[in-house]
Amino acid sequence: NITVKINNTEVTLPAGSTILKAAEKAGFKVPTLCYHPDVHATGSCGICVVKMENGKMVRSCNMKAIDGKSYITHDEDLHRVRRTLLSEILAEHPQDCLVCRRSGSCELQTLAAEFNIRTNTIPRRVQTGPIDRSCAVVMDMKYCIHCLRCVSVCSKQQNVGALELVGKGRDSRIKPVGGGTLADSPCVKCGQCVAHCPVNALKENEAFNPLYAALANKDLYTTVQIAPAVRVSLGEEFGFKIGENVAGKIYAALRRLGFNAIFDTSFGADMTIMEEATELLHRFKNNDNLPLITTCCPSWVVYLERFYQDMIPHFSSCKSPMMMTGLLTKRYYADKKNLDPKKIFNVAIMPCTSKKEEIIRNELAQPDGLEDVDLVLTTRELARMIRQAGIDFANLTPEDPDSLLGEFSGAGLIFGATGGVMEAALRTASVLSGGNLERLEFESIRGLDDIKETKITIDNKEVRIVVTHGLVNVQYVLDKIREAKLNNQETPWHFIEVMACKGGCVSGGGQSYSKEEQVRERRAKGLYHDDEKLALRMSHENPAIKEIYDHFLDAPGSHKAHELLHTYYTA
Ligand code: HC1
Ligand code: SF4
Repeated sequence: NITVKINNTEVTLPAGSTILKAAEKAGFKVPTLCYHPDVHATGSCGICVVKMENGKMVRSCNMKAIDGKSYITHDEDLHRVRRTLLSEILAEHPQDCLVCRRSGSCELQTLAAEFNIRTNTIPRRVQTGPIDRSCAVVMDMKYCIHCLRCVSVCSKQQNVGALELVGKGRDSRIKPVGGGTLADSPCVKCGQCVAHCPVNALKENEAFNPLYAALANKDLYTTVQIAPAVRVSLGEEFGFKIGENVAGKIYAALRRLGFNAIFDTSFGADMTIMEEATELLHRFKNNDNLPLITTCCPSWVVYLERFYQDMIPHFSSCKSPMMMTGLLTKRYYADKKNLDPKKIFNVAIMPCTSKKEEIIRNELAQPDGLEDVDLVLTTRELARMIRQAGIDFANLTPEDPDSLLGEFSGAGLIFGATGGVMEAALRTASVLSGGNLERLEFESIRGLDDIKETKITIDNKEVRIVVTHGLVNVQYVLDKIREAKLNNQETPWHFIEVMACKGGCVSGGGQSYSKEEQVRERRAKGLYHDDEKLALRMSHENPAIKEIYDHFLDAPGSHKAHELLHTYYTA
């Protein structure tokens, strides 16, 4: 440990801690801009400067605190330097705060207000450049402040490297690699660059116009589903604690927005588990294309298709819970309610930008042209809609979702956290294979370790499982499998869960902006906590699922189930 003084307050903290951390511990908030706890601190903006004993100014975000030393975080000199640095950034920034999407959540705007900057003291030199619009992510680099968080998260956490800094000094620009657009680059649309952008330079491709048109069209029957992870993040936009499950208020808000039926993707998660657990048991018994790899994360699917094509046969053929919920709305619910499926408009609220691309994948298109899901909005977009509609979210009385596709088990709920899909599958696979589960919780595959392992027993044989998240971690797993295959050895695992984003969907690229270090743990906790409270905690116990198999799909893995709920992947 080390002991340092921050503005005369003594603090002790682990050796190697930064001055910024020491200040935080001492109760002082040093302003930061380029810093984000998830990414390597570059210190590029300089706003976090502090003074050492000799008066020298250093950047506190990436400078280690030295044992026995004293630091000043706030005085007139520091205030002046920070203000000048901010003014320089503002001189190059559009300053159209009145109409900017990030107004209210922009870190630059917040700092300008905190520093009471009311006029431009430095000649304006606003950047220009084209807007690059992919189906999921939009880049508008005139807003860019060169913090490099996007470049860092894309290369270090996601291992994609779709963005690079081109040029030098004031004329440098962040661009998609290869000189083309984002769509031409290796980008997998995970939206982590968006979630880490402090300003309006990177954002989701908003889908409000078609949605408002659909809601206003009285010929259409509009349905909406919310993903598991949305409920433990949306509340943050309205003053609730991180991880607080506000599902009941979300259902109530969606009803007030005018949707005809409110469903839950956790229902589809239960359905996915029925199919995927059956697929696992089948493949395991026949030693066929093991390991089985989960495919509900669309960025992960694209990443594997692009960089590990030899692994495609290992993919689960199950559609994602979002697509299953959408499909069963039009193919089962419509029939039950006597609705024309062509007049149903399915919306999905997702913690993810990549889901906007998933719904337009060719192989998911139906021969009769009926889309499973018509439109995807992120958690952040839903928050904007709720505000635009004047809904008093914080004071709404919680409501229930609609039957039938609003019914789910705890297993369907925990999908939103890394390890959750696997835990849900293991609960059901164990029971379906005649096993006995003493505990429903698989603690060893919960939490934020990069690689998590467990095993279960099926037919007296060990089924080995691995879970990973954050694309940078999949290389280790996939390389081990390749190596085993090359040497004709049994692969180290039989079943693999991968989520592209660190922490899983709770920290997806469409979730509320957050710089809180514990954000992933707190949101995941919200899901696990609610799983424990539910009476039904295994997918096969969900009565809605039973009804649909009994009346429509025959049985898990049936011909009909395959025709509707499964897909295929090609290199
Ligand atoms: Fe996810 Fe999934 S868990 S992919 O992370 O399988 O987005 O929440 O909706 O489809 O259920 C996301 C979350 C989500 C699907 C489910
Ligand atoms: Fe990189 Fe993901 Fe952003 Fe694409 S969406 S540029 S892969 S961080």
